[in-house]
Amino acid sequence: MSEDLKSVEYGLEKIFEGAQDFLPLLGTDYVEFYVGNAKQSAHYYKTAFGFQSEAYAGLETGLRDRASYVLKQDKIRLVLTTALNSDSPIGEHVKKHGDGVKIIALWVEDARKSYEETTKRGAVSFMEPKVTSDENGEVVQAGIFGYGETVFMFTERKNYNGIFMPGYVKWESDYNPAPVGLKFIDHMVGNVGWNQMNVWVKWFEDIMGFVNFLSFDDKQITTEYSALMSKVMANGNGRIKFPINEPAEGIKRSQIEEYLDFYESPGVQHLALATDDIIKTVAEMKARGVEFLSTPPQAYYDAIPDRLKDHMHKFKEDINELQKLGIMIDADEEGYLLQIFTKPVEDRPTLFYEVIQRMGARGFGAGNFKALFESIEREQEKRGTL
Ligand code: TYF
Ligand code: FE
Repeated sequence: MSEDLKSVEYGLEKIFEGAQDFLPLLGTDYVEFYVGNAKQSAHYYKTAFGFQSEAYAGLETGLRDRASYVLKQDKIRLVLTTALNSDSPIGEHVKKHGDGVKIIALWVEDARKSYEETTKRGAVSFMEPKVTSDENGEVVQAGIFGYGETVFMFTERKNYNGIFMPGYVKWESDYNPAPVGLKFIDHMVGNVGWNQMNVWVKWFEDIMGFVNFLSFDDKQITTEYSALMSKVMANGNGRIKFPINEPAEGIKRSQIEEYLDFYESPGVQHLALATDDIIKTVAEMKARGVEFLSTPPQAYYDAIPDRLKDHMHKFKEDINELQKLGIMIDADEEGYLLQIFTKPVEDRPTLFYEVIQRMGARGFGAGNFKALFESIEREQEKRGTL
């Protein structure tokens, strides 16, 4: 973020000071999906999203129950894991939820301490601290349950300099599509059930030491048909952000209810991936077959100069070009942001992606909520799930 866009009066630094430091986080280490066919999912993320082959574990490396493909693009690391037999919790997970996020791994200095600090505050254990090692050193991991069956894993790798983790080999592939410019995970959103929002806000506060830095109620997030609520939880440096959505009463079924029905539990709804050239990234992803939500109407783009007001002079992009790609624009006190959303990336209307470019703004595109949710409702209409 450039200095001129950073506003002191916004007061966010003050809010972040409220975060607890018993769980210092260095970043996101990886996101692991449990999928029906990891080989084919990996091909999709390489081809369509520009991820690079990093590591592999499976039958060839001595595993008998699973196969995992590790993909990387700049700071984003995805792990795609599938079961190799019917008697497997991975298979059970896929049977219930379809393909989805199982593990959000956070990179920490001390995994044992992270586990101790969170479990003593009430976190439910998924995995006690476990050390794996090879000739390149050791990795320590421990995990706790979050919303639904989603796991937050703590990954300590200060004594490791091999590829990904012990047990994995370098994945040498002859098929290497170029990256599309995705840089890091900006935020990961979870959908929770009716009246569960505040339970999870409290969970992030008490167990993770996070703070609630933005909230949107059902009056702000509403269309003619449906509504939802959203609260953004962030760690002490404000870099790791987990918004939480809860459905709200509307005259039709909201996208959050649709997600809960099809995922059959709370879980991760979208991953927002940051780029510093959204026009290039999205044009490339479209050319590679990624499906994005339909373009907002002309009236939406006509209103942009007005919405950008104070930031118009900093605005570098060509609005026509953004409109052609269906990219949305929003502004807050500190700057503006550009964002666009994919359609769900599997057959169940569950997980989707956001591509985001922040030009100073630290918000989540509240000004786009209406246009976005109307676009999602057009898809729900086609699916017969509205
Ligand atoms: O993460 C966010 O808050 C934005 C907007 O169901 C959003 O990306 C919020 C709720 C939702 C989809 C997108
Ligand atoms: Fe988002």
